[in-house]
Amino acid sequence: MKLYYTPHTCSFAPHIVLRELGIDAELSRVRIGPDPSVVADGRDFRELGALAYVPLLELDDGRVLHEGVSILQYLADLHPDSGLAPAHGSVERIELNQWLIFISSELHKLFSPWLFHPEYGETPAKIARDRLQPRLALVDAHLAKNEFVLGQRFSIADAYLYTIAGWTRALKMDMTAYPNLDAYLDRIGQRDSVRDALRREREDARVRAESARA
Ligand SMILES: N[C@@H](CCC(=O)N[C@@H](CS)C(=O)NCC(=O)O)C(=O)O
Repeated sequence: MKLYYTPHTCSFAPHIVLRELGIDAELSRVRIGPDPSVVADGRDFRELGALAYVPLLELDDGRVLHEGVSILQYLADLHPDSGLAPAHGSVERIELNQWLIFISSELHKLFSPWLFHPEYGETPAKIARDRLQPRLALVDAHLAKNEFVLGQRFSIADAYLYTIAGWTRALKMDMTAYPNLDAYLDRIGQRDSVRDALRREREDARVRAESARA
């Protein structure tokens, strides 16, 4: 299995889940944005699928999965006993889906043009700042009563929320109005899976830099 990723992006969510499950997937670092990269094995990233965005997950039979929320669920369903996703057909699974869709459409896609497409100027930042406020407040109110997105147990929705809401820190947003979300980011950031995924991405960068110098 191979995860195509870019540091500091949404591909960190499936990377956390791989670490939660102890799956040693190969990492392939790609460049996104206006000038997406050619991947190390000589293939053009754009030919791999979707719209040259991460995450992409290549399976051992060569199939390539795209769309983060599908990849997260694929990984969780490989190990149903992990508890990272409730059983299919349960109301809890629908609740998980509600949150995954909310994070994807109401948070992720507000942040991403602001973060990754500076060529669009100030407009995406203005729209995002305005529209994110009520959405982050909703998340904050939920986390006032729940340790994790689904209540008492870490799930793939936490890997995704942590990754996307973590951009508030990269953007140095004022979190005074969202104390529960702020504490949640600290809490999830302490998990072994999160620290290990970060360490592996840094190590991958170090090895690449060294081989580029050699
Ligand atoms: N619909 C895709 C979107 C993924 C996405 O937006 N990825 C961003 C990084 S967080 C990206 O690669 N953007 C490249 C671009 O917009 O050109 C998903 O949910 O997986």
